[in-house]
Amino acid sequence: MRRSILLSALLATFASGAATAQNAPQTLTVEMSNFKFTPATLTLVRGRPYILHFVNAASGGHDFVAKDFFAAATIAPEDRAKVRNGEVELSGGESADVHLVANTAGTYKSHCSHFLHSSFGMTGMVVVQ
Ligand SMILES: [Cu+2]
Repeated sequence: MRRSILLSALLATFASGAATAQNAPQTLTVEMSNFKFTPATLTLVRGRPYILHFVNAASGGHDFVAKDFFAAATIAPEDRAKVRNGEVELSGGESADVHLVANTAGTYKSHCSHFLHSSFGMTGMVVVQ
């Protein structure tokens, strides 16, 4: 009896551990610099949780604009204020984490909307598989 209680406690621990690992969000880092996103293409799997970790490595401001992508995603309520009108705006040296789930497969464009930055190459893509 005692042994079976211990065994079920162990099994419950393993089961919850496995569930946590499966549902744990994966972090994807997007570095903004002069004048590119690294990586330029982000690949997500539809329906899985992610933390998009945006880092502005430059001294000046940049933003990550992907209106269609963000509009088709479910953004965690506590992170919604970080995505204003489909864009994440960061001053030099700032970073921000956005927890989200992408709901619709597709290829979405991203760019920095600061003056001339996208023409200097600050563009990218988000692919949702
Ligand atoms: Cu920029």
